[in-house]
Amino acid sequence: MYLVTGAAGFIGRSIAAELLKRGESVRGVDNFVTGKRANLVGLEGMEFIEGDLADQSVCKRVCAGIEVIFHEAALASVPRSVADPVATNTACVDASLYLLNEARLAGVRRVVYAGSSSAYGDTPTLPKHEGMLPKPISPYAAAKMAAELYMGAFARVYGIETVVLRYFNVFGPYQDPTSQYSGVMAVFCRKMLAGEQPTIFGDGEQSRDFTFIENVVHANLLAASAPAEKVSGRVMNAATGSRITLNQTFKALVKLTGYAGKPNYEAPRAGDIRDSLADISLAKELLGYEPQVCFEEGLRRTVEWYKSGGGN
Ligand code: UD2
Repeated sequence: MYLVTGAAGFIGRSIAAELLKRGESVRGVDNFVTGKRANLVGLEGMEFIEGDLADQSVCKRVCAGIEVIFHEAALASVPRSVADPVATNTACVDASLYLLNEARLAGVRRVVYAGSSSAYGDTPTLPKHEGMLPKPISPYAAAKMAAELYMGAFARVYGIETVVLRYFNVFGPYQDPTSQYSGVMAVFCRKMLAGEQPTIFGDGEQSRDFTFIENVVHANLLAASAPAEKVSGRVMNAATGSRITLNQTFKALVKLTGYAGKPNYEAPRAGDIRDSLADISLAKELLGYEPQVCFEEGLRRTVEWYKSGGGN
């Protein structure tokens, strides 16, 4: 049986949906701090437990009888972590350690962990490859990185198989567009479809390796089944290997949404990274990973989803 943490969140629910489609048994856990009950619609075949992984007894309960965990639960967002670094640490570090500990005690075979491209920090060298020294520059990046280190240490010390996938700016259907901490793509889609002016923090020339959700789901399923001797204890980028600026993204969304105005420019955000682009050769080599959906197609499908009322 598979466990998906953060199963009511954007990425967790997408992984759970694919597992159910493949006929797998799935248990999900979420505390609904950022996850949404509406995201569980369509996942009726999943056993669902409401609970907070920062509570060790919840970790123990959800790990019983599980073979593989997809650990997606977190408090995402750089600005949220700047506003409340302790909450980010509790949700991203404490909870991940408790989960790992109960996982090893329960005999879970493998944990696939949602790492973050923020680990690379704001260094100028592109593309980012896994051999680079991590340099987190926000509390969020530090927290995601700390849990990543625990993954490696647990594989080494306890023999539980762990695989870290460093996600690069994932977007797509089910990403929450309503919070002040929502990812930029979800915010822009919602606002521009509603005819509201989006805000760009900085000059808009910052770039991201925006990765459509299906590519990340694909990487997770490969990471769950790849041979342990190849992948356990390893860290891999999960991305597309191409980048686009926010100004270009805005233009692409103008075409898809019909928004007629201009963006509002404001000061850059604290802890923000200028450019981000992944080298995906390691995931290709170790997992046989190839991006399945290109940026343009992903953006089209994403806008369609928000257009049809998704995320409300
Ligand atoms: C970081 C990680 C990403 C993931 C994410 C989770 C990097 C490069 N990426 O994403 O992998 O872990 O955190 O939260 O570290 N922006 C606007 N207007 C808005 C909202 C955002 O201009 O209304 C800008 C923002 O300042 C940034 C870019 O858009 O330059 C992307 O912001 P984001 O919050 O979507 O994601 P980011 O890059 O912090």
